[in-house]
Amino acid sequence: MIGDKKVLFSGMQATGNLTLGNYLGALKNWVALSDEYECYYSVVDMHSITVRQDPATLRRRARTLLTLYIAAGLDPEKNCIYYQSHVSCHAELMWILNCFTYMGELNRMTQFKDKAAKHADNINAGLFTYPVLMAADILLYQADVVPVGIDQMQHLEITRDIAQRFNNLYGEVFTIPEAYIGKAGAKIMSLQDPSKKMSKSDENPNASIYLLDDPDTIIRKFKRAVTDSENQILYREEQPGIRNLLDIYCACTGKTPKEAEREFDGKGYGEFKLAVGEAVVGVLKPLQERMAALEKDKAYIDQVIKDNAQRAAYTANKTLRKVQKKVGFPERVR
Ligand code: ATP
Ligand code: LTN
Repeated sequence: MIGDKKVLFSGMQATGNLTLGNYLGALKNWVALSDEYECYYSVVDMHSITVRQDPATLRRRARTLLTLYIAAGLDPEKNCIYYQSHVSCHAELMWILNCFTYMGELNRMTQFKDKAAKHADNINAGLFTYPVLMAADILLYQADVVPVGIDQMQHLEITRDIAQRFNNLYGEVFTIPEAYIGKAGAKIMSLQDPSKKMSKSDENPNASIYLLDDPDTIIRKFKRAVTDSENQILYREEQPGIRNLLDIYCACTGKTPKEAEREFDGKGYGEFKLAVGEAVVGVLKPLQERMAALEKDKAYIDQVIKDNAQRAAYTANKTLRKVQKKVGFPERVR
């Protein structure tokens, strides 16, 4: 709790261009919740290097991501929008939490298994302890809620376990956070393989809609989206491609799957796909316009980066000092 508001923390990695999945599963909810909570939104660049990154590309993507947070509607005066690497408390708390996390717990993480399989030549210790850094992110700010897509649920659970374990030993140090999963769009699937989630690191550009794709590209990708030969627009498991398109359509229009089924009753897939594409273009256009304007204002973005890193560090330091004291580190001599 800060003042009379509960605290919200979330973050995204700068590992690629943001997709519609990231937007509908996470960013859109962030904006919706931002008035109600005291919010921290981080560009988690330290998490990004668990997979090898080209330095110049990472720097550019991190800045684009931070700017996108603002373009999506997060006001950097009201919300703390910052780079994780600018607040050294994250790494310091992570070390301590590492000593309260079991190998067996980390071994169960499905994201680790997926990423290790995908990057078999670089299964580094950071990839393994990734969830501990995530726990440090969340616990430093005493977050009450963490809006994420369903794929991050397991990481939220381990965060809660670590926090609870620490509190059991040392008293009420950490707030136990809750995940917030949005109703629509919690798991958007690949347009080319509806059994896989849409992911910004997918090599096939047709599998994902990127937030900065132009309207023609968006419509073209939807026209090519993999569906089936059933020729009926129904929201059901047997038609994963159509169901995914309905999920996207509903998340963009606010309609329910039932309403959408009725709307497209008797219509062909071509017409339906075009309508989904147009709904997405309608949602992304204002965001893209704000993005173009913000990218021109370098001084403004620089100021946001500087001021918000200071604000974040102030809060994070308070928690870190408390934790250091609890575990028995000597007091600082002033
Ligand atoms: P990567 O491909 O590098 O693993 P990603 O696209 O999976 O990245 P993350 O940076 O891991 O994205 O996730 C950022 C946020 O977006 C998280 O809250 C995550 O749950 C959410 N998210 C990611 N992909 C989807 C998706 N396909 N549908 C809904 N939410 C998603
Ligand atoms: N692992 C998350 C990104 C992330 C995060 C966080 C999300 C890092 N730290 C703290 C919420 C809260 C992901 O989306 N892949």
